[in-house]
Amino acid sequence: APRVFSGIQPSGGLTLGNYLGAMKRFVDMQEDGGYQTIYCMVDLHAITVWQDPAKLTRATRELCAGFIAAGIDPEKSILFNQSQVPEHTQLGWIFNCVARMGWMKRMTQFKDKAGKNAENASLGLFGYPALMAADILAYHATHVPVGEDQKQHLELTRDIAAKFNHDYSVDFFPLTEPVIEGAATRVMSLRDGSRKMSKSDPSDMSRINMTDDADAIASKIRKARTDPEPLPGDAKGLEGRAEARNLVNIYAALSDQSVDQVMAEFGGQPFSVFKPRLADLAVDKLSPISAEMARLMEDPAQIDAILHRGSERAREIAAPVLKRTYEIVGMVR
Ligand code: AQP
Repeated sequence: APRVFSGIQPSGGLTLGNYLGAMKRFVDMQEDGGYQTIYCMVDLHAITVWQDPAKLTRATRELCAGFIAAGIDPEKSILFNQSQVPEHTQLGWIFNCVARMGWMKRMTQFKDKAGKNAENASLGLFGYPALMAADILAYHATHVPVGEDQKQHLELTRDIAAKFNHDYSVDFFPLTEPVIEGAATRVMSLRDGSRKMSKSDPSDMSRINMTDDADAIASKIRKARTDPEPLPGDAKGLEGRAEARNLVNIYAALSDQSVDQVMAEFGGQPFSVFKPRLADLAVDKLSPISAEMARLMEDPAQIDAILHRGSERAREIAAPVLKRTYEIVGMVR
């Protein structure tokens, strides 16, 4: 079966953006049955920016609980954390030597995250996309479900695979396809329709966290920034209205409808009608997940055992790929 790989960083609590852009679709691909699905808590990526050790541990467990609560079955999918599978960093080193500085310099996420003070960013943050390529290619994964923001990194993954194959005259690494689908591939901040919703945004009002209670969810949606006009009559009218579009996209993704279907129901309605409906829907969909996360977090040893077992299963796939890579490169074994 074709392999699916994707990861999420334990760099804070899960957001609605991570859930709709990534996790919910991971579940769909698991349930599709046509793929072998491999999902990773990318803790090594998280430390490209400073992480408090105790918080990192907790965030990794909470992320694992989030995966399971959202519907990932650790029997059907391989669920593990990156640092327990050393093949990622081993292959990552090879890819550091394949990727070019100029390619990395073009990555917009590096520019965003490093900000004005790029000289002070970690070397890991700069090289991150090469490790991401290794995460994917260690499994010869062909399909990678991600949000829109990861598109450029996936193109780089293809460039790395192609250059490796070319440089060593092999046809070894597959060219991966990003799977960027659905109404919510780019969930935006609730405070600013031009920025993506992010775990690390300093304003908690900008995002819905998967652990928010019903009151917090309702209040954040009620206070979400919008223009004063009612919703337009149809989807086309959402153009140029980033905040309105974002709320409609969120409604569509949470209710498994198309944007057109949502507009057929709410077109022309004021936000005073739409927002409470969106809040009810969000609470309905998210509360069971956060309750299950809280339940799973009561037994961290159980979570650690799941991650450990997943790591063993992941290594069974990644180790032979790394061995063959070393042979191709000419390393004496
Ligand atoms: N706002 C979003 N809309 C849709 N998809 C999103 N993703 C993230 N934010 C949105 C998708 O979630 C997956 C995991 O992302 P990540 O943890 O690797 O880090 P990120 O993309 O950098 O997400 P954050 O929340 O913004 O984290 P921080 O603040 O730590 O950088 C990816 O598939 C991503 O596309």
